[in-house]
Amino acid sequence: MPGHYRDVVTSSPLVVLPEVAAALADDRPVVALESTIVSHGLPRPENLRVARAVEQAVRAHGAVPATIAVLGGAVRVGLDDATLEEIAARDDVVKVSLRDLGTVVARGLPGATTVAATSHAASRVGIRVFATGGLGGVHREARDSWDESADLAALAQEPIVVVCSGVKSILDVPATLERLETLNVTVLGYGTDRFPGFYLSDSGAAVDWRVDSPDEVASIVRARDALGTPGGVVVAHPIPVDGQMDPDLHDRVLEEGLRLAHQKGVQGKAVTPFLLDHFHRSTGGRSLEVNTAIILGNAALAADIAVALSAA
Ligand code: PSU
Ligand code: MN
Repeated sequence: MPGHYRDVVTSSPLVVLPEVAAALADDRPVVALESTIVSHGLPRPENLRVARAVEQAVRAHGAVPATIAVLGGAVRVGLDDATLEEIAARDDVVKVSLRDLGTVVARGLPGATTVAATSHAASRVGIRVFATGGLGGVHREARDSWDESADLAALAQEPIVVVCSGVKSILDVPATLERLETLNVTVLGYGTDRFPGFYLSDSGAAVDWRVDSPDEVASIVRARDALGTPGGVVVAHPIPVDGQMDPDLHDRVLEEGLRLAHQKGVQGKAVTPFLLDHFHRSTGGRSLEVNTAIILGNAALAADIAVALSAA
């Protein structure tokens, strides 16, 4: 059989970078990172700079980073620097939610994975911890649009710990918390009993459970594993108050963004990137600064949790 033919029939649509595979095989800590935030959530060229810095933050806290994206007909768990650069720079990268994953792989398109798709790919290869900025959730006006992020449904089924700063503040936070309860997703406030508000430290909503250390998170994850509790854990990690966006600026820009999205008829998967872009344009770089700080802080905490989990 010619070598290239054998490559085709034995090739897997899920490829793990050797450094990540080695860490998983040895039970060393690994942190998954999503790529939609790189392709659709942050403006160029800062997106590549931030993507590299986030991987560096994971390493500095003792874990191996595994950014996840789709390229060349495969989901790639762990990207080399050239691939990370490609995902950050190309104009034709598709935003890939869990339901799109198979289609984008089969068509050989370049794709950036959302929280939903990243959680799935990470869980498939045995990664337990994942860091991002803010989860998707229930959109304002969902009563009419039925727009609820597939992130919530994915977290109901994937056994992953997601470290985030709550859900994006462009969403309906109380409705999202209600849906997370219905879907049996565990929500833990890290160092707080308030649910964070992404760009803001406090969304105005409370959380039922507060944790104060990576070990505490690890003990909860172990108890859930032993009980066979399905689905994921959200570790809600707020940006410190002195680093948050000015709440008045936040509310003004958000109101304007929602009005613009409505006027322009922005719908479906374009809504989140549109509103994030509006923030980046309208706050003179402030939202980018805050967004970067959020992701770096979450990556560091996720690594600490991965270390605590692997030190069983
Ligand atoms: N958080 C950010 N920036 C982002 C996103 C989250 O700080 O760009 C992305 C994530 O990939 C998340 C997605 O899964 O937005 C949610 O999109 P939607 O609302 O269309 O489900
Ligand atoms: Mn949506």
